[in-house]
Amino acid sequence: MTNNKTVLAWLEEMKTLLTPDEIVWVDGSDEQREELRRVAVEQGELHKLNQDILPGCYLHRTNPNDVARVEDRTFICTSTREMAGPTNNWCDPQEMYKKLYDIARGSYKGRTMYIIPYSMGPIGSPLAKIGVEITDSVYVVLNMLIMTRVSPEVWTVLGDSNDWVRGLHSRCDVDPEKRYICHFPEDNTIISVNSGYGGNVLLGKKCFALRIASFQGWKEGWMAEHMLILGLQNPKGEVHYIAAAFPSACGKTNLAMLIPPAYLREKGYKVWTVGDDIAWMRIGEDGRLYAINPENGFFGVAPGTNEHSNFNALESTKKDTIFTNVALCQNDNTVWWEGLNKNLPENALDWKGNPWDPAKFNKADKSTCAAHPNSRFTAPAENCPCISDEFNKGAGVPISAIVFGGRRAKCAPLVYQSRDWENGVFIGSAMASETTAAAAGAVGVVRRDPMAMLPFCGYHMGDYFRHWLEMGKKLGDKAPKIFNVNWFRTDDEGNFLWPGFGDNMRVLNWIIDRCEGKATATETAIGYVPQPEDIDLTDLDMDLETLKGILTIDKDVWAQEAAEIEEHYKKFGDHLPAELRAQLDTLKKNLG
Ligand code: GTP
Ligand code: SPV
Ligand code: MN
Repeated sequence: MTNNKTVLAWLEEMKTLLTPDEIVWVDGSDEQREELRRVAVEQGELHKLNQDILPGCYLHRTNPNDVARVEDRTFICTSTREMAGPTNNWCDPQEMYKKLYDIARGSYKGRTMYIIPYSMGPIGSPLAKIGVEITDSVYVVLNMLIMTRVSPEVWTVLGDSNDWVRGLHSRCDVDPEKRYICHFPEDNTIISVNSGYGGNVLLGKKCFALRIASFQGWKEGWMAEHMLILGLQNPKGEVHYIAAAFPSACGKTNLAMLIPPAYLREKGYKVWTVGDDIAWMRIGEDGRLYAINPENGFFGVAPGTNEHSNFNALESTKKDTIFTNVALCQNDNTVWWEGLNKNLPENALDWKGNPWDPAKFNKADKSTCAAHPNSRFTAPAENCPCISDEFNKGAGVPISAIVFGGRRAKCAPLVYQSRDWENGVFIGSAMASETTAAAAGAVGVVRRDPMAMLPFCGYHMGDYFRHWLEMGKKLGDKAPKIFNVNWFRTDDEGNFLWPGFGDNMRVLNWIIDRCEGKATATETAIGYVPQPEDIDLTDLDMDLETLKGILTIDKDVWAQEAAEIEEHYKKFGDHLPAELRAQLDTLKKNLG
């Protein structure tokens, strides 16, 4: 497997701590995957779905106490509390290692220790990084085989280097009181205990590719961001790339796989998906910012996904996919979730495995839902009909525009452009969104979520803002243009005013035209906002007045917003860059 001394020494230490009955080296082969699926079905971890309709697809149900990320049990363990900053839970590393080792000690007894060597990014790419995860969950192994690149080649690329991320996962007893998701950025180490859910346990994803990698990027001069990456092809065949940061369950997967409205498709417009959740970005030799998607699959939100809202995501789930916490249709042994279609299934089991009564279903009451609101599919990226040719190339794609966004019923207009990079960093740092089911806790509460990284930044967020400003200085006039979007403005009855989904293409076209210097806009107190005429409404059942409404900046609402940003900024103390303070002052001045 490997002769890497640092790997072997760590595995030896882990074996002694965890005392597994057996050890399996995961090699990414089809034969081994088949065997692991068989074991998972035998253990009751996976249910095999109808292989004629959904070949290679399985259903998994987590413990009902374990259905989302747990932000209050997620820690950044740096040598000082200050390094982790005011937005992270912190614990002294030695104290936390001891606590976690005490919890994990002997926890693999009677179980198998799986060793997973994986690459985040195409294997061998200069932008990629290597991790090794050990786990006692065959479900985790099968998910990692989809979400990352697992292969013995990873060992070859690693050689005898110590530049790899250690990841220990143990399900232990899935005890929520002893659940911890801990990061040791100075040791390149992640430890996750007592969970079996998504972002808590697929350690390549949020733990490595965002929390550890953001710290690495800070030290090494690159960026790890909670961003989708898409390529927008115009009728001339040119492709412009956009990276967009929205908080969890705010539309990244949907935007990344967008299908343009018919009139634009007919003209030759098309969207290619590079990534749907995470971007790693570095300055290339030509001075532009290049991005790769470090992942190899999609861990997407199931509810709301259907052939109209996200055809490409649904197609991606038709083979070799693992569904988590969706409903099981027993009649044909397939899956269902709210928003898949209007046929509420008869004779179905809900996400907990209990018989589900469609007659009792009430959309407004989540407890009557068949699928959990944060139920997910794990689908291979190569299944996606619109996956970009660049996806497997290690060089990355040059980013023309960076887009921030979130769920704001009022306040943020449909789209606006920042005045420059510094102003764009200000907009990102002040971002807010209504919370979703992707994390445990209240849903629908407005919270500040800078760059959609609040739960994922592995160090002091004030220093993270500083890092963004530094990157902008290095990029100079080659820097991507920065925008903000909001698909979620509502009327007084709570109905969305913008159709969203494929129609978001109309906004992306304005964004790219702005990057090319082709579209007009009006300068306002917050930045450049399109005139209603600048957004193409062809074939859309929407009048200019409604559009005008969602492009309007209400000065009272924004004065309130500025006051809230002021409060938000207080947290960062003297780590808040003076440039951002000045940006806030300018906003207040502009608002009069
Ligand atoms: P994570 O995987 O948690 O990071 O989420 P995500 O940002 O990829 O969000 P996703 O695309 O899965 O969308 C989450 C929810 O938002 C789904 O229920 C979608 O149907 C809904 N959604 C996505 N795009 C739009 C849009 O343009 N308008 C409206 N109204 N809803 C949208
Ligand atoms: C998110 O919450 O942003 C996700 C899902 O993408 S998880 O992998 O659980 O973090
Ligand atoms: Mn995400």
